[in-house]
Amino acid sequence: MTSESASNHESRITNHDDAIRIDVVSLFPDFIDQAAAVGVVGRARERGLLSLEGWNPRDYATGNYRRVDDRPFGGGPGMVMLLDPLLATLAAARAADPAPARVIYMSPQGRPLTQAKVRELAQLPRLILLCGRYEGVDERLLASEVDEELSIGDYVLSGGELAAAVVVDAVARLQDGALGDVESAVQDSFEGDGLLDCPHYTRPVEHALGRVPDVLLSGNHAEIAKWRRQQSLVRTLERRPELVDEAALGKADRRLLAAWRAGQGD
Ligand code: 9D3
Repeated sequence: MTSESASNHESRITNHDDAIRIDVVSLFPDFIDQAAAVGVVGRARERGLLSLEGWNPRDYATGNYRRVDDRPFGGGPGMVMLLDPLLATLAAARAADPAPARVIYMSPQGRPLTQAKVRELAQLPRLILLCGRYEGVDERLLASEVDEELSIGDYVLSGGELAAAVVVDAVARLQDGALGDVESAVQDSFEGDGLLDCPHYTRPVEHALGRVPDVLLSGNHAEIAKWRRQQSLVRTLERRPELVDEAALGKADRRLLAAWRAGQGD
């Protein structure tokens, strides 16, 4: 049996041929390393499911000053990252492994990162995440070296490093074997349902901040499941209405919503 076709449990926990390699090009490579040292991602690295390496353009800059940026043509504030140090850094990162790499520029001009994109990236053998600082990189780099641009949302960061750390985290936890049994079970039970999570409670039942809802103490698992589903539906409609197409809900969901609305007096 080849390692490719091996599919028993033993091989799934020992064969990491499909581990992902992520290289991060950044003027602050230590930052990503720190973010990826703990929790699920740290464990994925320990298990060999993810390898992560930082590449600093400063190390590939030439001249006495090792410049990595310069003033923008056309004038204006800020600096632009120079082509040559980035080209040399990318070449070094690519050469570190023969597998083809998807090169992603973390940028406010990118398409928004979604869980669908994370799932796509998690299946690739290699990613190179390019982090900009200052006003960003020389546009000519994008056409020749970059496969796509990704943003993590409509707010202003100081550079691409936090965004790259977000990609590393989201991609690492989808690697086979990265999550513990409990985390995997939770992930499975919510996969594809597209709703926000229900509220969670733990001990004590009675507290100055309030009491745990009775239904969760009832031991009636069907009622508990219905309550949780109802909470998820209501929260999603209230907080993220764009995530739910009410007309496309099934009969059971529409009943749960109607029951909740009746109880609210509207
Ligand atoms: C204040 C600078 N802005 C001039 C109008 C433009 C700008 C340049 C560089 C804004 C942000 C940045 C640095 N941001 C990123 O590198 C970045 C980012 C982000 O800021 N928000 C969401 N996702 C990302 S991915 C990379």
